[in-house]
Amino acid sequence: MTELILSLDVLDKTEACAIAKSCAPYIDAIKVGYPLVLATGLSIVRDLADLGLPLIADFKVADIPNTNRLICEAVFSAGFDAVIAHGFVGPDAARTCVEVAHSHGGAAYIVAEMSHPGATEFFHGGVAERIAELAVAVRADGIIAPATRPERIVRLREIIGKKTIYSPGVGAQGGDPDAVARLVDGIIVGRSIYAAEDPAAEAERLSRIRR
Ligand code: O7M
Repeated sequence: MTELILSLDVLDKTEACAIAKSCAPYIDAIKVGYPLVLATGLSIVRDLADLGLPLIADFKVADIPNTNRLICEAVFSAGFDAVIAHGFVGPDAARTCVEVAHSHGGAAYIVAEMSHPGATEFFHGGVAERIAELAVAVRADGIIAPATRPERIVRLREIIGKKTIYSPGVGAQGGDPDAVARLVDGIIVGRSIYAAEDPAAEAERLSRIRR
């Protein structure tokens, strides 16, 4: 069953909690990133934790090993269940995120290739493949791969095997959930759900097209 992960990129705490609560029956996890945390503070993690869903920290951690360690320790101390980190920083820095995650019983996912048009500038030409190899080498739990390019998901799957692939870019960015859902372990969906007139209805609709 492909998971449905709500990307909760709204800026108001009350709105965030209301959307998360209404969608909770149809989603498998909530991804929280800079927009929501910078707007509302880290206490939003405790508010959302009441729903009982895994909380994924999308801070795309991308620093030297020591700073990555400090960031990831703060992430798990705040109550997150997983962290997303960049892989282009190299194996030592990425491995630190994985080690901290695992020491807390959590998970770490490495961004292998991004979904926006400009991502092809640097991620193509073999870089995404090398980052996927790195994700395997550092024992990450999985990778992030673009729903906007299903053929790239197929290619990256060849490298990472059964590791998890979470895929953003469905809906607002043009990715087709039907085409992507069968290729990945989870689709990450933001605006199509939280900006819908009825977020819960949209989450329910998306939960039904999952393989
Ligand atoms: O569905 P959207 O386009 O409103 O939101 C997509 C979310 O996924 C949003 O939070 C993005 O920051 C994130 N995302 C991408 O859209 N593309 C990527 O390549 C990577 C991510 C992401 O989640 O990285 C972990």
